[in-house]
Amino acid sequence: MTKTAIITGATSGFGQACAYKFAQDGYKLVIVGRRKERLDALTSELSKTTQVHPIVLDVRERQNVFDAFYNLPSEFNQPDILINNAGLALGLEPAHQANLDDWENMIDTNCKGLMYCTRALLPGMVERKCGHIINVGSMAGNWPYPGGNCYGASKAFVQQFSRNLRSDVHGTGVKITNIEPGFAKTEFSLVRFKGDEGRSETLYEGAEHLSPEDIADIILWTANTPNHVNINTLEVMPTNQSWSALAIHKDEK
Ligand code: NDP
Ligand code: 8X3
Repeated sequence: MTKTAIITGATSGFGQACAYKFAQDGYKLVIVGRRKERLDALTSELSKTTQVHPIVLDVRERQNVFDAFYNLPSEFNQPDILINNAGLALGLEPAHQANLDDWENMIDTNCKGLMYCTRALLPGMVERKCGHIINVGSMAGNWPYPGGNCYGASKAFVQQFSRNLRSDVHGTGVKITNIEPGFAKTEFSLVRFKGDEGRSETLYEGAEHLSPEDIADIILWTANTPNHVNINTLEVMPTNQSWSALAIHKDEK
């Protein structure tokens, strides 16, 4: 039977690349995002390959998430895969200068939005004794960096939430995965720097980075592993990204 995947944050970056890869692989798709024009354009493209149901939805809006997922058309209402990808970073200021509204927005989107989508769709998966939730965390949930403050913390939530979900669905056949990408070129930095294209481009300039397709390939592979195989976490960086030494501060003499 044709499988169905729900992808949040499908209007750009990893989510959009997943939409194309999963469509090519024969999945029916539910694609979610706030920007209607982009969803419409993507729907027209993907419809050449597969059945698509677009949902204009802000994952921060709890009731709307439940309304949308409880009222999926019958062809889409037994999803096999949920890719909890919608997310963002806002700002790179140190914690003592960061904007509290940005912090709340990251928690509302990366943590609470992901929770709402999960809570809406997980009961059906448990009842059907199959299904796979693939969360898009980040290596920022594992490793601190200056300015990573609330963004990294929100992704650490995603990591531990994923592990605890695994514990809760033990024995049901439902699979849970957390994918933790490193440096990748998408609209992520444009959003983080609030539309400052110069700053975003400078970050990627001359630096090896992951592409949305690299991550989509990994997510598709993860989704297609046999039922008895659960990838718990998968951290991936470009080869030319690695850790740096711990910082030691010395007072000037
Ligand atoms: P993009 O900015 O290119 O894509 C983000 C997607 O999330 C967009 O489709 C956007 O759609 C959607 N989105 C954001 N907020 C909401 C919301 N409130 N409701 C619904 N959809 C929303 O960035 P990426 O593709 O890079 O980001 C995807 C995920 O990957 C994020 O969770 C990010 O944290 C994570 N990540 C990114 C890395 C990178 O270096 N790029 C590395 C590690 C993790 P719209 O605006 O239309 O709603
Ligand atoms: C995005 C990767 O290093 O910009 O999650 O935080 S990073």
